[in-house]
Amino acid sequence: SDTNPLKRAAQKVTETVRGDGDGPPEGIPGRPGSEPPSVAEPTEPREPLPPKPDQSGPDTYSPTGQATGADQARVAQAGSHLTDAQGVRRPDTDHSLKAGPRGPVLLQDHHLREKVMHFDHERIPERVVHARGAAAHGIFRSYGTAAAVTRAAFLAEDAETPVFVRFSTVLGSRGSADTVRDTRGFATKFYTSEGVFDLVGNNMPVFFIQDAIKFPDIIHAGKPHPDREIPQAQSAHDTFWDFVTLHTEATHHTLWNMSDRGIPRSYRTMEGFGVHTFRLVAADGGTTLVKFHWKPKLGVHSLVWEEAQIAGGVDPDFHRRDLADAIEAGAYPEWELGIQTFPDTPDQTFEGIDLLDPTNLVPEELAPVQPVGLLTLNRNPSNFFAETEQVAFHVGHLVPGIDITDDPLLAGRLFSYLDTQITRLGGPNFPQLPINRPHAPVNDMLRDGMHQTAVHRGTAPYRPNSLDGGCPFTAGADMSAYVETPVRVPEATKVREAPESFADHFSQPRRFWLSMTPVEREHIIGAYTFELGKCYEQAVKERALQVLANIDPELCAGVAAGLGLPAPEPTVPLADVAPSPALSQIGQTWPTDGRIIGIVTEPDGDLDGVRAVREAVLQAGMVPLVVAPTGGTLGDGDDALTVQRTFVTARSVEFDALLLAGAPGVADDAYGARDAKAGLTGGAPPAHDPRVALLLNEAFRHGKAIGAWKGAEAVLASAGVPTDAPGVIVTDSGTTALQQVTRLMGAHRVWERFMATG
Ligand code: HDD
Repeated sequence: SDTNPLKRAAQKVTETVRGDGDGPPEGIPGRPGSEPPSVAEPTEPREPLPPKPDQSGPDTYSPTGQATGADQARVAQAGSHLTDAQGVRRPDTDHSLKAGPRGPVLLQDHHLREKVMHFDHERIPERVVHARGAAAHGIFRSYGTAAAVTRAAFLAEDAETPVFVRFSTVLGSRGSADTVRDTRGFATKFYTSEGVFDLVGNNMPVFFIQDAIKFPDIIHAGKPHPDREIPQAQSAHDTFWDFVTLHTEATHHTLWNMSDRGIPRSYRTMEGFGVHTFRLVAADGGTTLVKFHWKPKLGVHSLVWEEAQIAGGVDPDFHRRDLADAIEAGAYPEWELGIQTFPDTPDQTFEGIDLLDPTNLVPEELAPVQPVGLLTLNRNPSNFFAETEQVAFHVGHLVPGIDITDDPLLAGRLFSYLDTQITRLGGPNFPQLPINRPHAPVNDMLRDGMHQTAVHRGTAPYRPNSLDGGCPFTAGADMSAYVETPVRVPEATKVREAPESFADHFSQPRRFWLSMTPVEREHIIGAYTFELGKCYEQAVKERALQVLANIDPELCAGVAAGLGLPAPEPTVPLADVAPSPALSQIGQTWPTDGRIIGIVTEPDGDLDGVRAVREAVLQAGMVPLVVAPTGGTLGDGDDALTVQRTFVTARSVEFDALLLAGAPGVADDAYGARDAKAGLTGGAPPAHDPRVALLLNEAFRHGKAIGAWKGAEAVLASAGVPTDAPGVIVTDSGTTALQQVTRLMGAHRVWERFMATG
């Protein structure tokens, strides 16, 4: 209904923000007092426009705890007129000061000098890993179900905590494409009442290495080759495969990367994992080992490889755009935080699985994921640099009730994340940046340093003191202080060694492989074949096949066939492990909220039908995009339909399903007849626009639902889409087609199509 803000917003977005700019301008959705943009430059001075509701800035707090949010404007944009950095109004910012219009530029031009100096220093070093990312603000509401095992205040019943979440790829540079095959970062900053807690996870539950000392090695191997600096943002090259095949503890994570998890459909449809085993501490001091999980409400969905590759070219910002558009449209992405709990026994294993080995996961069938709260992302950043780029996460940002274990990978991370910010953010005062500031009062004794923005008071930043009245005082555990759990450290001799239990590198990968459905296995074989096919070194390919043989003969044989190499025999006994069905992405039905449906029509197509179907898509909480030969509007008067994508700008990867409009109340071969009339056909099949044929053909091959209504059959035929294929619906009306297409989308894709087409 019209009162549903999500639908109203989605409608506005589809008409304006998502449009090709051809439709009637309607202003920026949700921006109070916004007028339709005019083509002329406004000349009447006015205060800066207020931010859009999903974009209002973060609450900001001074290091001493006072809110400074309201003052942000004083240091950023305020007043109606241009000034320089000193607040001096400037009458002209387009011309340097010169000795006459054709004369030399004068050195005394401070405005020129300041403007260019600032520009010269606008870039900061990008993150050494996870450089490419996108983020959003949100809220975490705790169910209270974890209260028995942790005293963390933000996990108490009904606690609400503001959060900032940054998603990322690992290997690519800041400007690289979103849809590359890679692990995704899933980092969450909880601004809790007891200080900041960062859960710095990934979309995969396991990691490449068991000890942080090898992190520089795996990253050097994965990054572009140091001589030519290629390839960008991908693992399909010799150094990566050289390392992961020589270093078989990487096998499990590599297999996840080669699975569909390596190419998510959206950040909104990814799981997240804390990876390490953490230790929860209850109010009575009791401890529990735990693994953190984020479960997306929309389900876990992926692209297919060809889609990912196309999107990398036609829309490198695919995931970034998807996240921001969804939030702007009010389709707020949600995840449940869940925990797997294990008794804190001295051996720190569960059902024979070493919990300190970060290449292991614990199957959900053995330890169910218990939901403890709901994360909702509801606000886009107002400034990418200030927030998404400057946010600084750290696994060591813990709150009372959450402690670490002796996972050797985690130990090295505890060092790395503080250290890297000094290079990246230019000094030790990065916690004072608005996005990093705790929402709890800060009263530290840290002073001075580069970019110090706090004006500290008092004379005694040391303890004990009498000159500042003894301030600040220390609190105990009963007053929310962070007290490390008194865990016994085993008596031992210093060694550079891993425990014996870290030596099993194949049983967990084998479990993952056995848990996949046939389609997912086919995709994995395809991914290995692609990546190894991009390697130059024969020895690397052969070694990779040996690793695969140790996981499973079917996997190895499939990849070997693709590479044209013999499949080796395993060198270790194949592990006898039970599959974990929870690891598969296929077989459930998911909500379709926020899914994007392309409605393809000709200007003389059944526009009444298009209108009806568009409304039905909106009513279903999804996003309709009308695709037509050119921009502008279709039909006349109040009923005119805005075209959001043209045959030039539309590409199949953007749509989760396609609907093909029929012809208005005419016979089945209406398109063919019309084309014949227009002299477009030189015989059969009819010469429909090849770009529509490509759209349909790709959607078909990528397992997407396709609906059409009477009169559109010939178009399907010209695209090579059989009308009797699974997931191809031809009915009398668009709305009936939509119903069936929506049902199919609940499964994400028409999986039978992959089996049918190979
Ligand atoms: Fe890391 C960033 C996740 C191991 C060193 N890491 C970074 C980010 C994520 C992860 C999501 C991006 C945070 C953001 O959005 O700003 N990293 C992981 C996970 C790991 C892991 C899940 C294993 C379980 N990382 C890891 C190791 C080391 C690092 C073993 C070093 C020894 N990671 C870093 C870093 C980064 C980083 C160099 C780069 C930028 C930053 O920290 O702030 O310190």
